[in-house]
Amino acid sequence: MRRAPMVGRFTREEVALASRNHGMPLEALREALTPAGLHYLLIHFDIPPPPQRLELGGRVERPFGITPDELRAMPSRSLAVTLECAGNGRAQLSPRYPSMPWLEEGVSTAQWTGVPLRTLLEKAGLQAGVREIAFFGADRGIDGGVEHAFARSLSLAHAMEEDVLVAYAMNGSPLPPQHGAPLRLVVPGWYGMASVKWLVSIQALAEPFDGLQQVRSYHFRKDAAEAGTPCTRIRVNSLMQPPGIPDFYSRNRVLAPGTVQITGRAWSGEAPIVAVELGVDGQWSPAQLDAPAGRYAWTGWHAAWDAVAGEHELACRATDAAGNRQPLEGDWDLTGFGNHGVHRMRVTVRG
Ligand SMILES: Nc1nc2c(c(=O)[nH]1)N[C@H]1C(S)=C(S)[C@@H](COP(=O)(O)O)O[C@H]1N2
Ligand SMILES: [Mo]
Repeated sequence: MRRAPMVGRFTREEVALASRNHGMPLEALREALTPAGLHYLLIHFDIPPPPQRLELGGRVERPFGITPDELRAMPSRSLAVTLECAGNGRAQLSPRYPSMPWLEEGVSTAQWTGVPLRTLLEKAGLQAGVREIAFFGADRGIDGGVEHAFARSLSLAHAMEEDVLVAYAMNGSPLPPQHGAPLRLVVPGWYGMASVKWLVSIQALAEPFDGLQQVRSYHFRKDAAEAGTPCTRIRVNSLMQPPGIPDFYSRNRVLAPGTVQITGRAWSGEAPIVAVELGVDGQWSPAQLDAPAGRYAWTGWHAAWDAVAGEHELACRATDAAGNRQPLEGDWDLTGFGNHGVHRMRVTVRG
């Protein structure tokens, strides 16, 4: 069922996935909120036609359906949220899992507006014994030989947290088709797979949800025989905005000597960012942090670098308030999840 990891050149299938599911161009790190068209994308199957109604059912007292217009009339919240694909960094591991070949660009931040999920669950009235809430997208396909609609669940306690949203707007505009129009779940702090797009149904369950995307995919494993541990909160991570100008094909950076401000962003789903270091040819020094753009949004950072002529390697490394620090090299994972090894960049300084 599971595809075998591979080494060597990227396949036609990986190129096709990478064209459908683009990453955020790293120059977009200059923006605290990623413009919608530059926000990374991960779509497993096809973009479905926009569902007209969202149904709430399962173990509830008063099942109901709601239209996007009715939802927009309810009290809302807006939150800046950094989403990262659990597979971000997969393409840097070897052997690598045949899937979306992210290098490091599967992360972005948007302002999401919607109704707290909790409001809808309270309107439906949960029966005694509910353990999980499951979320179904309108998109169907086959993975590992199993046909299913993309679906995920949250524990009841998590689903009742006020910051889990049923969102209808991204950066102040209606959700675009590729980001889940008209309604999607937004689960701040968690890897992107939890934020189900094209939401059609929310079901209260007395048993743990057993959908493929919940119990088989999105687990850290070293070996296909392992049950693994679920991917949940986003691991501490950071990126740099590439300085200077790029070489078209290699993307290597070229710049002039002198003092350069290196800037970037750092995030963690576990705790606030407390430190970022800039590495120049293996020598680390502290960067300055900007004020965070919100509890669930990345933190900007900057550091001055005295660029001297020659070839250099730049790197950045973040630490969060829970003491989590990025590893120099990401941990190998069978399916390529959770690689938060430091971001490195080749830079040529031309005298
Ligand atoms: N219905 C549905 N929801 C989905 C997905 C999907 O394929 N179908 N992909 C998930 C994954 S793996 C990620 S990383 C995020 C990406 O959200 P974005 O495309 O808006 O950036 O959506 C999640 N929600
Ligand atoms: Mo993802």
